[in-house]
Amino acid sequence: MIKHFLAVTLSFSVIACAEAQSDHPFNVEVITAFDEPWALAFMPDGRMLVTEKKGALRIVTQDGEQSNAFRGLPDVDYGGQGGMGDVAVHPDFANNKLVYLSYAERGVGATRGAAVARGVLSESNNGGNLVDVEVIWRQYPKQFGYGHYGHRILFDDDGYLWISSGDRQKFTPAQDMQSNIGKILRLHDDGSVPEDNPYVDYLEQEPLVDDLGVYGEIWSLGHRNPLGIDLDLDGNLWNIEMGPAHGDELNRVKRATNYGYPLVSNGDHYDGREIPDHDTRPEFEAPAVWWKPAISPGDLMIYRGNLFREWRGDAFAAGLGSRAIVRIELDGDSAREVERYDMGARIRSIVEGPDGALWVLEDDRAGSEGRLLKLTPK
Ligand SMILES: [Ca+2]
Ligand SMILES: [Ca+2]
Repeated sequence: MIKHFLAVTLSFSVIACAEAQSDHPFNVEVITAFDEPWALAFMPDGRMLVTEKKGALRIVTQDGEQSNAFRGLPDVDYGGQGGMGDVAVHPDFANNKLVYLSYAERGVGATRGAAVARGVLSESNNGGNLVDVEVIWRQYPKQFGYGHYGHRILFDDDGYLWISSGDRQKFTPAQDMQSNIGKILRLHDDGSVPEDNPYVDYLEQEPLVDDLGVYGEIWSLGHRNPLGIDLDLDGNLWNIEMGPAHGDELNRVKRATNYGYPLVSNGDHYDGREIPDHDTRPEFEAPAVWWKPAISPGDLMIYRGNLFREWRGDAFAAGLGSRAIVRIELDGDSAREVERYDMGARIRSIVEGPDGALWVLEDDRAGSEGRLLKLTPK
């Protein structure tokens, strides 16, 4: 019965899909569908790990064959924008099988916050277990509410773990050095703080009320809800963040740099109150690109492949509200939107596959599931 429902949904969607994308420079193949998918990551053998927001992790082949949900995962706090989030594999996954997951967790009372755990993927019987699970990072302090976890995770080419930590819709913590929320963070693979991080000596520069030490994790601050991070061809980090009303931003993420939220934004508060624009406070780093109207970015991918040869080095934003994939050309510190592809659905995640194809997850939609799409050149 469920299978039948899915088949009907897919066939309708394929028609809608074909119409929306007939003039795009890529073919769209529907691979499979998931229950509220959030993220995917390729393993070295070419299969993918996919997270579902309600708390599941599955393996899926490039043909769309899904494993059962893995057991032994952390308990996730599903609700609002929270649940199971991003997935990444350790740079030495082929040997250590370490998988990293970000997710929302409950704290004391009704507080909650993002966390990152890692564990060893142990496959058996069309699924398996995550074993030796340890939580290596937590948002501090936990907050009330269900929004703005951020929590994309990324390994760079030197093996550092980057975490984008959203402001939890609390505004001012993005400027608070005693909080790791509203920040981009740089950690070792075990969650410890690299000694060369910019603020490890912050306590000596500016004594704080309490020495909680989270400032050591911070690479940059003043971020709102950074839902995508990736590296360009030169290894520079970029982030894309959901702005307030019409202030989505693409930023080149620089060491010890303040991106201004909530003191400045080219958007304004949803209730109509103005936030001063970036040009009023030049001490804060202005975005490379900002959007009005908003695109509502859910993910960022910078293309390193050769299959779409002319796109090499370009950034791609997954558009939730804009129901599009947005292509952005990068040039040093500057960037500009060059093309927008209507996908006819909210796009949650976009990842480059091992052969250079683009793998795209739709966000869940009422009455259907989020599909996994494969994009290849026409
Ligand atoms: Ca900003
Ligand atoms: Ca403004």
